[in-house]
Amino acid sequence: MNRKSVVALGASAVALIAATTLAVGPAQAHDSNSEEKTVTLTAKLRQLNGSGASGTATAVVSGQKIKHIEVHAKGLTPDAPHAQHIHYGKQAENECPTLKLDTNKDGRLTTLEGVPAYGPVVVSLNTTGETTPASFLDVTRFPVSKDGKYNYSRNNINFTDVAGTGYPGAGGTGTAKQIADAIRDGKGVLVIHGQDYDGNGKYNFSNPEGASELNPNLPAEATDPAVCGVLEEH
Ligand SMILES: [Cu+2]
Repeated sequence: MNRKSVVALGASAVALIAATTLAVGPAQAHDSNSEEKTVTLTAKLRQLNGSGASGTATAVVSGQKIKHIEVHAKGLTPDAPHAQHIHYGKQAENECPTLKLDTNKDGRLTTLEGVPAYGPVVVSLNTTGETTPASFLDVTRFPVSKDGKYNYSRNNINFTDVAGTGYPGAGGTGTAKQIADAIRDGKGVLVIHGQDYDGNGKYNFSNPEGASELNPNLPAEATDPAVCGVLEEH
């Protein structure tokens, strides 16, 4: 895989996701939980696309920062990188997608088909370096599943302003504070991508899935969602 092209094409794919976000609607009432307090959120991660994968996630959110996050996943495509993100959109359902969103009826949910449910990427949960949506497909910095499992943790991830999250104004940009507040309110959705549909042990371009809608240099197997869970206070 050409690493440079993966990084370079990440930004245009972000724009693509942003463009799919729904038009800006009227402002909604502010939720009561939107204070700058510290909240611990957990998610039960359930399979998408018949991956058979599962897991749990915990995030401690304080101010405009994730003080600590951990993701424990198993049953993933083994020994392969798995892009993982927090998704959120003001106009999204803030839920995990179902096959109702399989608009082309091919029996699988692509990342873009899931956007009405979970929204665009707001945080890239990678292992090193910057964590904004710009890194969302830099697969060289995402966890690799050892025998299908990994335990990921990272501290002090700052929320940032993200265009295309559906807020009023130019670009539908949500501020770091608006996004942090929404995540605290249980509207963040954690998604792990990467699903070896044909079980040949690697992500490939074989039909029927072919190339990713997000980046023609990546197989769809590398970017389709494999598990999903809503980060909520319990
Ligand atoms: Cu994602």
